[in-house]
Amino acid sequence: MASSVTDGDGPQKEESASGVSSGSSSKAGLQRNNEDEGAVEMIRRYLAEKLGFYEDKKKEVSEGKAKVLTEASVDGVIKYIQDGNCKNVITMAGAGISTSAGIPDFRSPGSGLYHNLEKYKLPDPQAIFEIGFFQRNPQPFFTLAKELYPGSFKPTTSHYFIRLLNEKGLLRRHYTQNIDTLERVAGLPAEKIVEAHGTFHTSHCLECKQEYEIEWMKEQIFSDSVPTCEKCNGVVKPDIVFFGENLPTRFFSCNEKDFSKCDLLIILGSSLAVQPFASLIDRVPKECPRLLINREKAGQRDRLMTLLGMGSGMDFDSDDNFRDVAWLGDCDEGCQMLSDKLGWGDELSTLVKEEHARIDKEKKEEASKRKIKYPSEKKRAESKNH
Ligand code: CNA
Repeated sequence: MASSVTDGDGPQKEESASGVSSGSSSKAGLQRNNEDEGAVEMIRRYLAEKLGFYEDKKKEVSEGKAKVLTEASVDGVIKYIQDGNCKNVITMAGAGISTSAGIPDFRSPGSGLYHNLEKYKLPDPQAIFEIGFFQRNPQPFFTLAKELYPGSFKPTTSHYFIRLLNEKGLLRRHYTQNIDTLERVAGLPAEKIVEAHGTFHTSHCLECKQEYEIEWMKEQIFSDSVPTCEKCNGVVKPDIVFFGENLPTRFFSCNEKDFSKCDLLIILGSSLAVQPFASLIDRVPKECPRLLINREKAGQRDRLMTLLGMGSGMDFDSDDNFRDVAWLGDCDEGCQMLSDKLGWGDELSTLVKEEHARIDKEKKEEASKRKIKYPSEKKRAESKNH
């Protein structure tokens, strides 16, 4: 569903130890490591200065140029928002904001899609989202699409939190890797959304490029057929971005304008393992606070690059971190926690309740219409129940 993946291991693993090996608890061992660190620091500065990459963050912070949070913590971010410092919040989301709706992500061990694709007998799990494989064998994708079809799920608290950010006049744009359309269902206006990996909202014939609407695609998928073009008989594919395809032009045109203006970046439910989406985190201004809400740390800077004072990515744990905050846990809980602290907690939970009730009602009405339109579906449903 995207153009490339940074590496098969996903996000950088956290550094597990201080650098002292298990057998080196002696004083000599410690000193040796300290000496090594001193030497590395000297080389780091020398190289970074020569190459023009050296950023003296402590100096910038002490001069008050860079530090915008009173503390690099959730409370620091809350204070920053409450003090009226941000009007251009960008949210970046991944599959983790939709798992509580019942849509599996890719990489979560056990529940993630990549762990549950055996029945499709694929050469490898990613093949189901690779354009070359799809062109040769589209059936596995459409079987999976039926299982995960958008419209069968309700947006989560996280989706409504993003809508609330917009209604409070704080949201510049929401960038999503998800193709489930739940941001639209949650009522976020289309102009606020960048669907970086495309959407099920429209589809096109791979041969003659004829466009089809979501309702047409839904009919095809639910009748268990591979959708073919009414004009030329080519295979019709939903406009989601497969590995090996380009991202939508809107992704590039919007991020050019948006990220330099960003005054708070919130990343929700993503392993930040898919490029070029993942590297958007480095397009915000240097002082811009970045808050990650995820079950695990993601997008962290490579350790060697950190030592060299170069590179990009999140920097949660270093002494001179002044803007990156990780809140580890479930997205919905994190969004509710943020809303509570901002004084919008009740508004968010009421919004979720009311919207879910509205969607349930609409689905019931739609289901009874379908029963009238497709009596065979009704019979099938009845015989299933007996
Ligand atoms: P991913 O690589 O599967 O990572 C998901 C991340 O979210 C992991 O770090 C998880 O630990 C974390 N996570 C899962 N559930 C929760 C939760 N409830 N609360 C907090 N954290 C959670 O998925 P990414 O989105 O990073 O990767 C991008 C891929 C996934 C894109 O190409 C998408 O198109 C694709 N995808 C989208 C959907 C969808 O549309 N809902 C579903 C599955 C995959």
